Amino acid sequence: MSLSNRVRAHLVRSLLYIYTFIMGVGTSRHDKRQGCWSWGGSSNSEEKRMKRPKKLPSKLRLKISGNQRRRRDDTFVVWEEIPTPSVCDHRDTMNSEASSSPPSAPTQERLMQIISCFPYPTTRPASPQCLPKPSPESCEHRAFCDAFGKLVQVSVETMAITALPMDVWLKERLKKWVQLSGHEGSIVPATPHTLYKKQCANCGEGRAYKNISKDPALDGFTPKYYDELEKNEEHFIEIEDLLQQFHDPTKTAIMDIKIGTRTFLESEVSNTKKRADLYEKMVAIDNDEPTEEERKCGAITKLRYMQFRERESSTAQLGFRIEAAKRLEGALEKNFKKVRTVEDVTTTFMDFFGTQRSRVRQQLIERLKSMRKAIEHSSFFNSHEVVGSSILIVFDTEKVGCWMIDFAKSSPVPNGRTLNHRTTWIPGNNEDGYLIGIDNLVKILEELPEYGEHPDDQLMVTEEVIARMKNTKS
Ligand code: I3P
Repeated sequence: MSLSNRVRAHLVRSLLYIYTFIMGVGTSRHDKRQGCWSWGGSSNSEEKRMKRPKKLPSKLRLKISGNQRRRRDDTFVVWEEIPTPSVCDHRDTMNSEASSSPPSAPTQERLMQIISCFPYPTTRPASPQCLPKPSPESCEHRAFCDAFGKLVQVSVETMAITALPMDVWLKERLKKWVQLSGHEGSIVPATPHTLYKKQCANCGEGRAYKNISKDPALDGFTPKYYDELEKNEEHFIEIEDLLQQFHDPTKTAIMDIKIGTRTFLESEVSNTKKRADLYEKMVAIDNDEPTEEERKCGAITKLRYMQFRERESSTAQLGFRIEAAKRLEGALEKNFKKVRTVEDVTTTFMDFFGTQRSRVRQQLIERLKSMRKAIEHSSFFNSHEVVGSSILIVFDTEKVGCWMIDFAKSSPVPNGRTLNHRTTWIPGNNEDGYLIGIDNLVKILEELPEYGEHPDDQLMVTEEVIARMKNTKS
């Protein structure tokens, strides 16, 4: 063996050793078992995808993400530019005059800030001083490049998930990332099929999901729950990314509907703290709403704001409100704050379903009816108030999905009392009107005209064709 071959062989061995050490092949969650829940088309593969690979105990995982991170940063992974980040990319267009405003895409820097807040066990961008800097002319440099090339090749051939492909999936996911609702940057992809959701102080979403997991009645009606973890004194939960059940998550229509007649916690009733930001938000919705006293003070309590929002939207009257939506061919829209009456909701639904109305509506009604039955028989709902939770509707040209999400403000009812979710709320009874919302949703969907029966339907076809043409061009 020539000297250069020996150097090369030695380097390949060393790199493989370093790689095995860093990535913990076969023990970390990035091992080849992940292959069984990657992308796939058939329903069979879909079933497989939903199976979560066996994981490390969370303590060990945290150690890996915390202590190994530094070592991984020292590796030769280079973080490439993310060309079109779309985290929280949204436009307030529908029913608003702001439709000409451009989409607000966060900067690369902002995206990195958001990502760096999350407990990734994947690699982070390598800091430049850690990158190996051999002289380009040297034989070591050539040998290094060869060895690195081989290392990548080996990882691809063995289907092992290395640092490099891990960043590739993350990058690809972020390119297509849209956060429909919730606080900006509070949700990011964790793995190809799961999400990290940042937890607010004292919120019991992890505990709620654990209780939901123990309730067979709710099986399949919520995202799967995997883990609760902590990093830098911040808390996160890892849950299923429901969009990954669709063939191409970027080609789906999505709607978030906040359910219940009450959107605030009973604890807010006694909170007297006044907030200027909520006053500003109130005035932006209706300049005539503040009282003289509120105008002088320039601030209102959260209870005042939340009840105002309930009245302005359909929450108070119908027990649900549309928070955000993205049509099949459209951008994310969030301006539904004044969608209040049955007529407003009907028009918004017709617009959202587009030409798919008859098919989607029928499947949704069936799904919501089974969901209602499940809730009526659920031990979790029997014993918990569920405030600020949403129904997530997702459809594409083949499939329709509908789930309950967001349990940050769900908590057990004190003193072993039970709730029926239909009784009118009075302070102290903990009722939330969840089922009032579902009853009205079903009723409105049942009363929607079949596609083709409404005079605007022909116009809708034209709009969809134009939107599709625009998308194809860009
Ligand atoms: C917000 C919305 C959120 C609520 C937030 C409100 O109003 O009701 O659900 O967060 O309170 O400002 P809007 O929809 O008009 O933007 P929580 O559900 O966490 O209470 P916040 O400002 O205290 O975050």
